[in-house]
Amino acid sequence: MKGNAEKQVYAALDKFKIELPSWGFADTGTRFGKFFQDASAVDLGDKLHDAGLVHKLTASCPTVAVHVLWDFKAGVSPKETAKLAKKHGIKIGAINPNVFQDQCYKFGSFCSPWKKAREQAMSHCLDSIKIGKEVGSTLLSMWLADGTNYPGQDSIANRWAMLKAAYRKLHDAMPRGMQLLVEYKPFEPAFYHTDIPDWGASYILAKHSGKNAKVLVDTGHHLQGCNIEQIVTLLLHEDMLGGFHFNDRKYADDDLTISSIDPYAVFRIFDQIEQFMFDTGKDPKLAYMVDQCHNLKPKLEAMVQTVMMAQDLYAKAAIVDRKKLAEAQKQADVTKAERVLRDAYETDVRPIVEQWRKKNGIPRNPLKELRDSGIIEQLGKERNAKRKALGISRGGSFA
Ligand code: PSV
Ligand code: MN
Repeated sequence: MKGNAEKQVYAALDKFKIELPSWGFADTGTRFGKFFQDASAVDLGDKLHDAGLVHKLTASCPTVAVHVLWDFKAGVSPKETAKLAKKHGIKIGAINPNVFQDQCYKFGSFCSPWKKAREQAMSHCLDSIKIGKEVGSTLLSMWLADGTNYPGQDSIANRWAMLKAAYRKLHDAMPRGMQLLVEYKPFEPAFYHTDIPDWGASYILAKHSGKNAKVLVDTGHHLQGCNIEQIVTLLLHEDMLGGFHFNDRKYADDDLTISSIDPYAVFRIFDQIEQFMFDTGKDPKLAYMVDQCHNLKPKLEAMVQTVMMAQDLYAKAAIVDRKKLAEAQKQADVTKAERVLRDAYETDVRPIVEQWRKKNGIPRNPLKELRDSGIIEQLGKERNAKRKALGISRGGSFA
């Protein structure tokens, strides 16, 4: 690789930070059941420990996203949680309220025909904002499971009107410096209509909410064949892209580890972000986050693997020869233009990424280091003992 490209990779990796989800360290499953892991996190302390460990190994994950219902318990001060995170060398990142799990949300949250559900959702989200303030978070990340299963079940228009009013209220309740991220998803758990189905709906909601609201793109939340990088580009140029939930999928919202199915797709997203920065000279300050629920791979391994993949692909996007690409595009030389992208994508950046790691005092191969260290086995023993001592029998919710 040429010296210039090496510098570009270093600069890109110095800048690239990706947030880990606390729920990615806990036992998860599909609707057909859960398969437990000895080393999965028992409580928030374990999740913060694990997130801290991934950060130590990769130097790219200084923050951890939390899910309010799963992570915060009544009687425990959020400030204590922030302190605990600090102890593990990380900070609390995005606050994710949970307005989908309680029985009252059977027909939705802010869009429910049940007043009680709408009120509970609002009070929980306002509490979440308070928690966010206390832990010093700058992001309120909203995802709703709202939708209907049958045509005619409810008024799509009424639901939309209630939703707009609720998001604006949340936006206005946020302290200065906090951003509202509006996530969308085309289906699941609702199978006829979803109240925020796509980036268009998220865009409208964010615009209506106020200047501190932007769109969150979860890469698993699109219908097959959707051109996600185009959505990214349009949102960037409209100054409406807030961040990402990265994961990979083959069919629906499969929540697999990043780029396990289609690395080129992730590269194309990073490429468009790099292109935007090259064209405009602006840093869009995006919140890169992981949102994965790997059920088979050991939690810590899957997370480290994901971060390493993200680093490699981000590095590849940073070395696209943008001048050459512009020339090819001007000449309408389709083959050459595509080749320029592929040249970067096919470059083996691993040696230079390893050098970057060495320079940062972290292992050249974080995944190998993790596996060789025996920590997963050790945590498995400790956490099984903890479960026994606490009388925890496994089952129940995601948390
Ligand atoms: C919903 O599928 C989602 O992507 C939202 O971001 C939730 O917060 C997360 O998954 C829960 O796993
Ligand atoms: Mn998500």
